[in-house]
Amino acid sequence: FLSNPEDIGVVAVGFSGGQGKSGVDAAPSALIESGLLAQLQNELNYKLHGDDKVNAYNDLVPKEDPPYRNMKNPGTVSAVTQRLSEQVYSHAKEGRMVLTLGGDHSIAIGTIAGTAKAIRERLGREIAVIWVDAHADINTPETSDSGNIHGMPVAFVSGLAKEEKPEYFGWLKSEHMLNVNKLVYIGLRDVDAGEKKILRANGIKAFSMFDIDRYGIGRVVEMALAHIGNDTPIHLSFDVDALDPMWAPSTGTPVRGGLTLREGDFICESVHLTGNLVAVDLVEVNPSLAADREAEANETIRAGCSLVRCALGESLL
Ligand code: 5AB
Ligand code: MN
Ligand code: MN
Ligand code: MN
Repeated sequence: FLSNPEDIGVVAVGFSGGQGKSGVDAAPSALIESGLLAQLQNELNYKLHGDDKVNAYNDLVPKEDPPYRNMKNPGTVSAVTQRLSEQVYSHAKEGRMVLTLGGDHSIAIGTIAGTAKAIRERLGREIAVIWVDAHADINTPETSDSGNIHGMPVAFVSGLAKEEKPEYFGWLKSEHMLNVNKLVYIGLRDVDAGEKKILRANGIKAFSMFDIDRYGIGRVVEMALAHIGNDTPIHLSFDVDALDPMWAPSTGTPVRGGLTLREGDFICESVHLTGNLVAVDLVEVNPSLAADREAEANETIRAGCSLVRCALGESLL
């Protein structure tokens, strides 16, 4: 194990500033209220560190936050992800696996920066990232049509999007960065034209829904793990919209034709089995977005809890 097998640092991030729809900030409390942390503690016997208080980071929101290089809320997202990177770092530095409950996917700038730095210091190693998502989230500010930073985290944390100003992600230094050779995607099906160019130009490994149909989820996960190599510390960043809207309807940018819940759980179980998991993000659950609010939100929360429990070994015999 690359982190203490029984210790988990929990960070609950009630943040929605990386995109325009409110509600995704309510996900951590919804996940916690549905019993997720209690199960990890009582049924899976993990020792949880950090509080189950949801961070809102209101103290970090600047009075004015005009667009910068086409990004929306750039100062807010930069400040929040910087603080989050320090929270994640301090757990990972102690050898805890870090579980971050989002929030929109912009928060992965902070979680990946924090784990990358801690694992460099603690183990002298580079982390790998398995990014499970319908989207590639690798737009630069210039390629993004929406200006929403939840579509850009991979570009910032890999250094493909560069910025000097510390108040606009210039705080990201080489110790926070992810090597794109150690990045692998699973579940893609809605990738912008500019993002496809970036993926191709950088030779980034990506398994789309086409690959899952073609090879099956078992082979795809095998190939993904082979790409990042044995005993590489793994940060799993799971966007619930990777799942088909049938399983996770309550999310800001749903895309049909996605993973079944079982396929999502399988990815998480397989990553758990490597013994190399150092961090998990679960993001983009938005309980307030659903046609039939209660029922659909509950389904989505249940799916999110299932993914996390599988990443922590629940369903394995
Ligand atoms: B998510 C889009 N590529 O940049 C953009 O939910 C969607 O974290 C981004 O995966 C979706 O706005 C971000 C069109
Ligand atoms: Mn997505
Ligand atoms: Mn995403
Ligand atoms: Mn989304």
